[in-house]
Amino acid sequence: MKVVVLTGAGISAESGVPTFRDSDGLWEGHHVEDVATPEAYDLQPGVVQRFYDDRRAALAGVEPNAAHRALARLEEFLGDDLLIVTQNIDDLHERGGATRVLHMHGELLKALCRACQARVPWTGPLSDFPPCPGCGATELRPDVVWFGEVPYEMERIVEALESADLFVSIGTSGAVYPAAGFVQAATRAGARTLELNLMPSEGTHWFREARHGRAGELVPAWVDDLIAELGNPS
Ligand code: BJW
Ligand code: ZN
Repeated sequence: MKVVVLTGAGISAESGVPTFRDSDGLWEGHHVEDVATPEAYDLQPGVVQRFYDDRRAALAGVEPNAAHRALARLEEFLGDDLLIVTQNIDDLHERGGATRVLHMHGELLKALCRACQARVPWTGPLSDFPPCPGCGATELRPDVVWFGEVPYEMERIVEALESADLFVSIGTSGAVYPAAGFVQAATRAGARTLELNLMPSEGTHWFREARHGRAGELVPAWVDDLIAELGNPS
């Protein structure tokens, strides 16, 4: 069975990573739409860099939770038949043990050089505009996908959705495209669809089934059920 899992900020919430659109989802009074655009970066690069510097620094103090670990367990069972597509820029899936992870909105621990387009591993701050290790230009920005930019890995994601038997969306509000449209693409391809989220997402009606609660509880329980179902075909 080919399974595509889409994750959003809700899967990392119980690790202590704030979500974007819940009540605590503001950063210094800014909505994410104010700081996650190329226009915001051009106008106030220091403000945008600090938003990401704060989040990059906070990453060192958080750990994967039971939901990340359960997906890694599912990967051990399904191997290449599982693809995790995450909108998250944290590295908690990888630290939880998963390897088949596509970061469609980029990664906090990488920087992108606007001069030479190099994508380089980065753990420190960028708000002091350090030189690019490749070309020396002081044009490094976070390697993340802002509104109006094209998400990464779209070809591989579309291909996986077209051959999926099961599509599961975890911890995302369904407010941001193209990820919010994946459930429709999977449905068109004939996949079963399941939403696991704290509350009904904006696109909850597109899913064949929805379970609402905390990812740290719902995801391990769903993984147990799926492994039992696939391990004991009746
Ligand atoms: C829990 C929980 C717990 C809490 N357990 N659950 C008009 C109509 C349609 C589309 C558009 C439009 N105008 C513009 C667009 C396109 C635009 C868009 O979608 N805009 C919307 C505002 C409408 N999209 C884009 O511009 C994208 N690019 C694009 O479309 O390019 C064209 C193209 C596409 C494909 C092929 C070719 C070309 C780019 C979008 C980039 C988004 N970037 C951000 C920031 C960068 C990374 C970062 O800073 O981290 O990505 S925005 C932000 O939102 C971030 C997230 O990845 C993304 C999604 O948020 P997410 O993960 O859903 O978080 P929340 O907070 O919204 O939801 C959390 C959920 O968890 C909630 O439901 C909670 O209830 C739940 N939860 N605790 C389980 N314990
Ligand atoms: Zn460079």
